[in-house]
Amino acid sequence: MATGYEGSASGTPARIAVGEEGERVKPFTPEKAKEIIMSLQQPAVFCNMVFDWPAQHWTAKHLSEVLQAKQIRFRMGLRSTDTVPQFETACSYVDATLEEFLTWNCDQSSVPGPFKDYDHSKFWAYADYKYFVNLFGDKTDVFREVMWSDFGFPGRNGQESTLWIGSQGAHTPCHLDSYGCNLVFQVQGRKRWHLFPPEDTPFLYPTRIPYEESSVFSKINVVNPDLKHFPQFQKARRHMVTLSPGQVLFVPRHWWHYVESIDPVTVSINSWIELEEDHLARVEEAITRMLVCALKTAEDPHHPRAWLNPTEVEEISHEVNCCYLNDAVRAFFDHRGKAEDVERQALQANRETWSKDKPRVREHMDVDRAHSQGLAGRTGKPEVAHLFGPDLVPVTPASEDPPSERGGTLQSDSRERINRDGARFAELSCARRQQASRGAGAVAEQVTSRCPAAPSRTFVSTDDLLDCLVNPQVTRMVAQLLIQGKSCF
Ligand SMILES: O=C(O)CCC(=O)C(=O)O
Repeated sequence: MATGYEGSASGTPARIAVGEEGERVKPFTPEKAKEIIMSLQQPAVFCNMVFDWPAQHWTAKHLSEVLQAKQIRFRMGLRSTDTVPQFETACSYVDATLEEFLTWNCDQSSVPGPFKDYDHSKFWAYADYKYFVNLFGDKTDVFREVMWSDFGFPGRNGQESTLWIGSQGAHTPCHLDSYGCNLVFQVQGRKRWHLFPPEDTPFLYPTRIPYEESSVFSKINVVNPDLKHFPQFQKARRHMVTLSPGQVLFVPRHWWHYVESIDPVTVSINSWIELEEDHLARVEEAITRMLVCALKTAEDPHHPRAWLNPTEVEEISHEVNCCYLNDAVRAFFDHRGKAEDVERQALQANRETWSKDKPRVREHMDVDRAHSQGLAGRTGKPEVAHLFGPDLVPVTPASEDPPSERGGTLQSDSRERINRDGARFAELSCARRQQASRGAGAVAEQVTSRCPAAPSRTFVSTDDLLDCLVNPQVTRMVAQLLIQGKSCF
């Protein structure tokens, strides 16, 4: 029998690899897939990796039979061509079963039931980022139908995944996720992904309003941009890919994405993979939460829904946000201690001298990066670029064609959390959606119960934070950004 895996040569024609005994084999071992994920700095599509996953049969129809009377919240959006993004704060919401959704979507005429006020020709519906645990409860057999272990993450399955079910036109506004990188399995229908590299962030006009833990939104509707107000967007390098069933998209850390459903029904499953860099990102997120909540509550204490994304259950008090920040800082130092231990052991093994000086944050982040890289290093494409071919298709910059004229099949238009160290803090802020699912009240309670009674050496007070935020270098940069932003109008 063959090894069960076969390397793919760049430039070979599309083919299905078979082993000596005629069985279909995957193009990458889990180790190789993980190496690609940890080193590639550009989005790419994995092909022929999930043909044996039971979840490949999870059409919306199948899921409606599994979930039966389960009520699911659908986000309802307008099929509009506005230049303003349709943020979640501007959408309405319907609680319905998947069967009711399918009836509304198939009949395309007004049907009684929860969707009766939504003309199918004017609206789309999206059951978006639904954590499996909320949908399927403790059905561990269902979780096991998703097998991220094939990508080098042993034990990772549906329990760490989210499900997205949409009608044609359903979309997620352009944003970047603060934590991790992302694997997305397209199950039914096609979705078109518009991606932009992290270096293009200034051209995407980032905003934290609406506020959502771990999401930075763009002020631009990237499929119909207002170039008069946002002229720099012309410099953004759009990468586009249409993801078809059976394909898995890898979205590297901090890549912006706008995602639209282009078939009548789409189903996809994704999992955010935690990275070492997230330790610092958690501190940044905690600072952001504290600032946004303080200023927006001061501006208007009575209407948090105007600025708080519906995925965030409630705004959280200054006291609780201080605890978030302190938890994040403590987790950072804990992790740094562990990273230093590993580094020290490695250095001793190599009979090298260990410097007694404590590494500074910047140096530490370099160490972090080296650790998260494994053998390949997160330095860019060269290490794995030779693997590009029919089984790993790079997503490359789009041509000048307007998005509406593009499409087709991938067919690219362009032709565990890795370690459990983060789990302690991941409970609090791994991703916005986890918080929402458990209720901010519960999270707040947990945080306050952990907050130190007596300040520790690393305790961050409000004054400590203010000292940094109103540091003259920071305020100068803020002033420049404010003026720059106002100069566009
Ligand atoms: O599929 C979508 O609509 C959005 C997916 C997304 O934002 C993500 O996986 O991070």
